Amino acid sequence: MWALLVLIGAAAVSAHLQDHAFDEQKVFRVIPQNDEQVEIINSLASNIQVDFWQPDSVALVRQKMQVDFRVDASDAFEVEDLLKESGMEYRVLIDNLQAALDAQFDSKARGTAHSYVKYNNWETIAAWTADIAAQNPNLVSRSVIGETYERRPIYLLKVGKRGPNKKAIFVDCGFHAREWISPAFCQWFVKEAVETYGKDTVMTTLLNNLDFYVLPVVNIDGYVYTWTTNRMWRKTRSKNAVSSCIGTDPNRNFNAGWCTIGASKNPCDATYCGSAPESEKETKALADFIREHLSTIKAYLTIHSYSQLLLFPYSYTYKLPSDYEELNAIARDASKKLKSLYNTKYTYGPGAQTIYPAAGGSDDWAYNQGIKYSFTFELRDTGRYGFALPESQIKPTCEETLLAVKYIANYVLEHLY
Ligand code: 0X9
Ligand code: ZN
Ligand code: ZN
Repeated sequence: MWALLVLIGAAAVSAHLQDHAFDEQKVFRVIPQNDEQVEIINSLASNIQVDFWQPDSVALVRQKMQVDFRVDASDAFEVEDLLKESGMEYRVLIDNLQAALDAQFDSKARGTAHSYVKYNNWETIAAWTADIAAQNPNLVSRSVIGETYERRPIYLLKVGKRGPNKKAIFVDCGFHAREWISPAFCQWFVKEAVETYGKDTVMTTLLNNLDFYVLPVVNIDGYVYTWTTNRMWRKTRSKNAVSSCIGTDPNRNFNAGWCTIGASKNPCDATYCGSAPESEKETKALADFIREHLSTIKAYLTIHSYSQLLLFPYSYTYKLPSDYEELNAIARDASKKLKSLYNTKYTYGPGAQTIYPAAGGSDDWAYNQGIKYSFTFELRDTGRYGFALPESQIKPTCEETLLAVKYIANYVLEHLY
């Protein structure tokens, strides 16, 4: 009993650490209309601390597309004044980020029990990976594919009915630490697999004929950091040799046009590409696993948030992949499936043209390894809550996303040979 109280006390203290960290911080959405306004945004970013919620926003600004960014409470009024004066089209997306973050949890009193409709911390997810495998030995097995910079084991779940010579689909979540809906989806996917196997005919066919490798959280250190210290953290937590700034963007760290465009060589930036391709232990572990299983892995799906996008190669170049027609048709039909449930609209297309060029991503890398069916999902929403998506949206988001993932998996199965 005492031990239990002490445990709850410790959780409450760590949750309290960042209780007020984002008080009165605002998230703005701007749509620059002319070069002068583009200049205003750029100079803003060089004068005050601006956290762009969609990197590489510099490119978005240049293309006069909408961008969302967060500023400190102390800068918020000045920034709004400036935006008003400039005549720029803008909107306050989130008026008080702390309030939005508080509202993402559907109850203040929280236990540490695992739940598919709540955001789980890493400890809880790690224990869940063991439990779900132990409880479903005929469908799920757990392995460790490496360890993180802070030496946490990186767990991988293999989901499927045992059988000879099966092809596989690789699904990962939690590349970017603050995109909490992403790990929630990987957990949801495994739950649905074990609960609907033998009941749902599509799921049963998929699991009988394919394996799913599900990596619930790639960037575990970053995810832990968003729970303990800074909810808005994106990168890994590795130290840099040449700078006191921490972390590398794992989705700029792959060997696909590495650091040539839409990525930063500055370790202090959110899109820092790292000291070399696969410099991060997490991306190296993932890439090693995929290289070792290239003959079986037929599709690569990586789950991010937010913006409601279904992207495919390329992002490191405006050139279209040779499979453009096929990938575009799959993305179109998967988006349509997704929309059928709650009318959630997705935009789809090649990364560079659809959002921004950004090199070093895992999707482009996997595609260039010969994994033709390579897609990046950007889940809900389109900015109302952004990264602070309320827990009440976990279930609908995961349900609709599952439809798209099942559609793609089924397509892959039907086109295996
Ligand atoms: O920029 C990213 O890494 C992804 N967007 S996010 O807001 N979740 O950070 C998009 C990735 C698209 N694919 C590549 N750039 N390769
Ligand atoms: Zn407090
Ligand atoms: Zn992301």
